Amino acid sequence: LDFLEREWRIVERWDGAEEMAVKLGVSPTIAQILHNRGIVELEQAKNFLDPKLNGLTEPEDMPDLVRAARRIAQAIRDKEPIVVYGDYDVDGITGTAIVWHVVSKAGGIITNYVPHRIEEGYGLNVLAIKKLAQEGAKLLVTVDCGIRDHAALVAAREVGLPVIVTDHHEPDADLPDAFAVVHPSRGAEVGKPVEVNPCGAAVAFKLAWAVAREISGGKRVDDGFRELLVELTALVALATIADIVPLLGENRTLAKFGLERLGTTKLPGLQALIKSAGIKGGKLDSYHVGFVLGPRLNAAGRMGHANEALELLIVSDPERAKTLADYLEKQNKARQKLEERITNEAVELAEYQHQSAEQVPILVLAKEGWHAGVIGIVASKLVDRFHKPVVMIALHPGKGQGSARSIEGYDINQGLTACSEYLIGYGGHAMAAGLRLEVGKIIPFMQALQEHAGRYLSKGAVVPPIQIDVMPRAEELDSNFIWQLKKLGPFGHCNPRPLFATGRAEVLGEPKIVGTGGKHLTFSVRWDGKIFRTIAYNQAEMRDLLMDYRQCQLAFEPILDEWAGSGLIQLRIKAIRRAE
Ligand SMILES: [Mn+2]
Repeated sequence: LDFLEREWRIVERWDGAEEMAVKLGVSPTIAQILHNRGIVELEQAKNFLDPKLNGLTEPEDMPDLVRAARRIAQAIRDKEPIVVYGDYDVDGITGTAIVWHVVSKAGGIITNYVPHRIEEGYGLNVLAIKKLAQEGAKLLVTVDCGIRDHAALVAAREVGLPVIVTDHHEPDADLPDAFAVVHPSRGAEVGKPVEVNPCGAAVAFKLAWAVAREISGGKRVDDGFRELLVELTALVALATIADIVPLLGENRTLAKFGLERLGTTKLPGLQALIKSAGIKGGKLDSYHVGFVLGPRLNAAGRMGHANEALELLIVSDPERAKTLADYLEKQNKARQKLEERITNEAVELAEYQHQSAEQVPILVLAKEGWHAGVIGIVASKLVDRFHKPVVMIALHPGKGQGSARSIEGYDINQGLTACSEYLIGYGGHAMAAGLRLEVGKIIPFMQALQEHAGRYLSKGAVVPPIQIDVMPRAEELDSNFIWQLKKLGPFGHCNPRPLFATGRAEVLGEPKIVGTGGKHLTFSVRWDGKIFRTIAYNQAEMRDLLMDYRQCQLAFEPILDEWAGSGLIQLRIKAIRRAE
């Protein structure tokens, strides 16, 4: 069992926690968690607990952004057809919708273009550029793509189509030749480096804000635009969480306010999506975006074309919104089925590789009949399961299309670069990348990549320890504490949900197996003289060990027991070990 093998690492107590807690008016445990996240100064801590939407950096801080906004405003006034060209994932379609909403409200002529994930692939392509120019586009704005698409930008220049590139992906040595290049890395050029890399939709949001300013004729945007921009933070939140950028700094601010907005959104498409996913209003957090809404928005692009998902984000007719949401629901179900089959096949293949070569540092799996649209998700699941980087390749006659997912401590993009002689194309970043290759090159590619990973991936990095923030006192855990804890969110990448550990706890009575399929475990414990109910998802196998241990230590997240209804705290168990 995985949980038993993992080491527990409990962060050392910080001496300053008590003092900070008094200054902030929170529990010392909260101050300790802030410290664990690198926040030890009062101002910093205050901003973290209470971020402000009006604290966002100004659009002027990004080179070319005002130039881009002016060009768009001009196109709006001159009725030049504008096309937004976005990526097909949540980040791309939400960013595209953001630009669309603002330009439409300003009375511009605007259409969207999203490439087909499998037929066209990621990024700007020459064919699409030519087609759009032929159809009369006079200005192209990219979202979440374009920063390395030099060939397509040359083609755009040749057909006389000016392009504004907005992107957040790593640029290569040269910035592309375009009318304007809006990229967070360029802040450094004007002495305003961004503190955390934003998602593509957040870059698009800054552009939309700057366009609204241009149209409003001053720094203060008109009320109508202000209201729209606040509404659009809901889309930025979806993208920030779904694209797994660090939930810190400005990203966290946008995600926090956007999530609140998402619960009361006036956009008919988002309303329909939330309803069809069965989420009750006002209860949205990063979990819902990452595991409920995000997959539905991605499903269309994975299984077919992302156009329906994008349309959902801009639709104004509630009837049409419902039709689109139903369609996404269906596509998502189909995606889940496919994913389950591919996961089973991949685990079988992986287990074979794992056992026959215990030391392989990276799994490279290839099979015919795998769907290129879902292998990325399956690769992520396998990373969690095997704690090693995974490359999944869907084989089509002669060619393979792959998706790679990595772990902390191994830059998969660098790995692919080192093995690029075997690839037709590749791209991505440290944790995730895509690739294409000829079937005949799979074996040498696999050997080269495993050799590279063997050299650069330290063995100790393979199974990460369970990181525990703090061991609170049992009596601290009440509804007020839960409320304070909530202020540390939204949780996600680089801002994990705090994890706690009990001291010695005694299991009371017999643990019960619950849930469909008997996967979960629930039991009561006595800890520090207090009794808690617990729920341990997917840990039914622990039942016998618990009966045997009786005295144990639990890693947990405290949650409000909604069934009990009286502010009782339940422990959501993440790991269990025998008490020493
Ligand atoms: Mn992105």
